[in-house]
Amino acid sequence: MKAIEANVDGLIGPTHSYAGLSPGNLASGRNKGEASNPRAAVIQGLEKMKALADLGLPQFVLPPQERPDIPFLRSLGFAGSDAAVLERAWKEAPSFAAAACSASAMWAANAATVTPGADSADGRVHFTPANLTTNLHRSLEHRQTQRSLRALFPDPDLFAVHDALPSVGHLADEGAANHVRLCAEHGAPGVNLMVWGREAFEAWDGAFPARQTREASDAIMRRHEASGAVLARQGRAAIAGGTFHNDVVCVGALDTLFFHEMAFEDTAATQAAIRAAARGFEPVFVEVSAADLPLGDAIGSYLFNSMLIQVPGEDRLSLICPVETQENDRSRAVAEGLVASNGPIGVVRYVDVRQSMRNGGGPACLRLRVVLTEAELDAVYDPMRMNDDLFAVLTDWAGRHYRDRLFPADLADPALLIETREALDSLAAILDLGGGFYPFQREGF
Ligand code: SUG
Repeated sequence: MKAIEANVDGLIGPTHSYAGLSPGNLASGRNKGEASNPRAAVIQGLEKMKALADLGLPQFVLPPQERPDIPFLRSLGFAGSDAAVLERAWKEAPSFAAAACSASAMWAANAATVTPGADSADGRVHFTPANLTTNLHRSLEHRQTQRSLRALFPDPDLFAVHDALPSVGHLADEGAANHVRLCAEHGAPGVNLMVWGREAFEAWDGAFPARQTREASDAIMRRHEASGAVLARQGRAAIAGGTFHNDVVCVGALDTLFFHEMAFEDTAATQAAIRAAARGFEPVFVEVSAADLPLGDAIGSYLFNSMLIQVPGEDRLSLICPVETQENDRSRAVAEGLVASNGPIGVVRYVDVRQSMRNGGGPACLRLRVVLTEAELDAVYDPMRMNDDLFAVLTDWAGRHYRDRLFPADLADPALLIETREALDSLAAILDLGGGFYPFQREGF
């Protein structure tokens, strides 16, 4: 079966900010309290989407979620008008209020785990939205994510959009950030490498949280009836060093797995299990040693949080890195070495997603990969497909609705609540999402 890899990127929301909400994500902690530029952020994301579409890969947008999340704050007992709810929450429970304002749904790699039809027993594309239970602000995403995915992939004969796993720590799930699919070609059966940080009943004593449990990874493979599952433990030392998702130190595409020496607790066993599960191809492992690239440089420069893609018409793979990789001498040397060698990665391209990077989100975090056959691609909801027209419309829309400077304290501003709703109401019309896509549209403006 012929298939192609599409990218679905989170459109960055108007409340993009640096609130320091993610322990173990070093960039999030480091930039806490700084001013963000939501307008620059959304434009950077749009330009990346446009660049990928221009390379010939199908590109779709996932709309931002409604933030501040007033229904969440009401569920905590804050009552009155929406503005009063926001004001009281910021006064009485500022950490919860900050969580309710986060634009974190932008990192679509965490939206869901995806199993293409080539690997699922019923031949449909399966999605499990991630429950993201480890961090409060992210745990608020999965219901609206499910709604977005159902809008984008509407035909139940082709697509199965499941509920998230139960929202408990035992089943903590962070979606495709901990999943890599390897295969001979996209439409052929693959190896589904699921990387987990801790076990459900393990007493976890790491300094930073391990966000994915083995049991969550296992349950997703089971409910998708996925073939080729390989479960591997994330390196404990990597988590302690700031690897909050495996995709901070590992990326793969087609037959190639590109990873840092510390990514897995047991590298040899992981490679052996991948080899044993691979059907019809010999996996290619490109490992970077800690001597060539210390973990701190890998995390600071996000060499591995790059998109590894096959550009139509090109022989070797392309690595789409953030400009921070280029600015780090060691990371740039590794990237240049890849191209100079006769290995599977032939081109390195750089993109500017600095606004997202300052919250620990690189090019790979911003996208969810979905392998689709031609018939499936035809069934994806077209108004959400990126092309020159949508790029122009959304760039104009962002210019009209987004602020260019936002401190976390500004999130308490009731005017921002109105602004974001106006922006999202207008976006829902642009993307033809229907009147009740956002909670505020269903419950009154
Ligand atoms: O979950 N940052 C996100 C970054 C997600 C990156 N995704 C992948 N690696 N796939 C997170 O830690 C920071 C928000 C703040 O601090 O305001 C945040 O949520």
